[in-house]
Amino acid sequence: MGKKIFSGVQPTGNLHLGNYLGAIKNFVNLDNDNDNECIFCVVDLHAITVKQDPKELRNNIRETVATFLASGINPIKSIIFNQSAVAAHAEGAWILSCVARMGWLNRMTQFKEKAGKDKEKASIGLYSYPVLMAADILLYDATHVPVGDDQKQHLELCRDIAQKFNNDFKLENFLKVPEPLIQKEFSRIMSLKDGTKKMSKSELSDLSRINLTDSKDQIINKIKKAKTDPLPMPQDIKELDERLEAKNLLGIYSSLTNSTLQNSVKSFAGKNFSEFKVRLGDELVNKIEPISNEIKKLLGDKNFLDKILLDGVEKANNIASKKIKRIKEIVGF
Ligand code: AQP
Repeated sequence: MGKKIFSGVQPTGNLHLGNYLGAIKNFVNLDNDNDNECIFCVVDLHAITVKQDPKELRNNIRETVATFLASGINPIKSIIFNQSAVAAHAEGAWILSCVARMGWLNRMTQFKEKAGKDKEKASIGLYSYPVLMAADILLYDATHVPVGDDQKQHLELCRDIAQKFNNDFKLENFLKVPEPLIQKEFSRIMSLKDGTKKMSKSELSDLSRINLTDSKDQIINKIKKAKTDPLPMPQDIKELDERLEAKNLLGIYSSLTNSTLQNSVKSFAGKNFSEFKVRLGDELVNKIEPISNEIKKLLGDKNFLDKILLDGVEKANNIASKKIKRIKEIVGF
């Protein structure tokens, strides 16, 4: 039986290789399977949990749509829309925030990482972000949610919220408990400058990530400058536990070439990093350059991108408005 897929990407600019290999590549594979019903959301309500420039946000929403299309998602088969245009997301988030428990949210590591030392100054939205994410998913009865490894904990919270809502209102399976779809390998791409930090849009140094809009020269330059260690390429996969930058680069290479980490280690064992980096750069250029060119082309036709969103909003609203109506009846409104 086909899957009902829901997933989202924040329009916070600089969509990067981590977003692509951890999530969007998987979206495309799921979209290509005719048995699946897919909904891909530009989660703009999530984006404003940290400060955004309104003009840039508007551009980033379109750029995220362009990235979905340029990566290979078919807007005729799948729904592509922006979250803020479907009111049920905000309404659902409020109702579910009265179901979720403080203790559950206090355990969320992403909030701790993003709020940093100054958590008193973080927005309430950043704290309650996972509840909105639960509403997003549960409004569409999604059975599967493709995400990167960093979102696993939020998905577990979504499952807990769905189960508590069903128990509180003595309903069996009303809110469908979704399954995460996280790739077994290479589900967390790390910064090119620090193998302990995930590749991220908000990292200040642009050299830490490959953006999906980077040109060939930028990609090759960033790989040249990517951090490694003074030793030759690892001989054995076991060495990678101690050599995080080598592990990350070999992981990226493996993911791009659909190869196992073991095989990639074998192919470059004992060689110089410079030789490997040339091959990695070539693979990246082959994959990313066509996407980058297509994003730039699509961004030249704003009306087309807006039309994709408008169509998607209508379809998403049809589904979500029915579910939120039932949810409101259930809670007694
Ligand atoms: N480094 C990563 N490796 C693998 N997957 C990743 N994802 C993000 N970074 C990596 C996955 O991409 C999807 C969309 O992410 P998002 O934009 O909604 O939010 P995020 O996880 O907060 O992304 P960033 O880049 O880290 O943004 P900032 O810097 O703004 O916080 C998700 O499925 C995510 O797992």
